[in-house]
Amino acid sequence: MQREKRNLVAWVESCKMGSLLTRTFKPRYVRVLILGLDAAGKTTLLTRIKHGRTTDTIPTIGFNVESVKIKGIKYTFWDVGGQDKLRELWKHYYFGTHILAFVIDSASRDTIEVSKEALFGVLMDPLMDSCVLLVYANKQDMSCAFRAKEIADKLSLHELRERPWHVQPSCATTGDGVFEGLQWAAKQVKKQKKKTIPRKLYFTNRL
Ligand code: G3D
Ligand code: MG
Repeated sequence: MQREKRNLVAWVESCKMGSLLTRTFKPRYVRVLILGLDAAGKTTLLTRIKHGRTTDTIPTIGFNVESVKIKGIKYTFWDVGGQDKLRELWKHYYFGTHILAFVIDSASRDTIEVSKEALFGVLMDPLMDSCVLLVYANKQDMSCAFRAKEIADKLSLHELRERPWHVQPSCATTGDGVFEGLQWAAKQVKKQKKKTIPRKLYFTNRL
């Protein structure tokens, strides 16, 4: 609480000092929404980020939320269940999202079209206009897995004009690629100007 107050005071001060500080402003809070079909590996990925290891997961009914501080920035990860019926609830988690981490089970060749539909359904929502898109091509340890480039093609990501996107090969069970993807996304968020991510969100949209 004290810390939040201090952040707020610092922000007010920086506003008073005009454009110089505005230009050097760095986001202190980043909201990451983890979506994807059921069993793609979302909860495994989140556990890997939070605890650096994996544990047994059970299908997520509702959501999991975790906060992690990395290099002075507080990341809050929302992992929302991806079962058919639960996907209707995704929209309630869009507001204030900086990074959409969309997880694909690369070994599930039959469901890639469903993933594409689900992904574009999310991206079409105006609340998601300014977020960056990080696609995890997960389960790369499986021999039948689509590779990252194939995933990008299957999802037609090259059609996205304005939005920064990246397909990160990953294996959530070993942790391979998990932080590399996050690093890319964090850099993009930094690049976003305050016109695309209202500065007040960094302070008000907390847990
Ligand atoms: P979800 O949260 O997207 O629904 P989970 O998915 O994280 O619950 O993972 C579903 C299953 O996929 C789990 O196996 C988990 O161990 C497995 N999984 C997650 N990531 C990977 C990966 O990169 N490679 C492989 N091979 N498996 C992965 P179980 O057996 O517990 O259902
Ligand atoms: Mg889950």
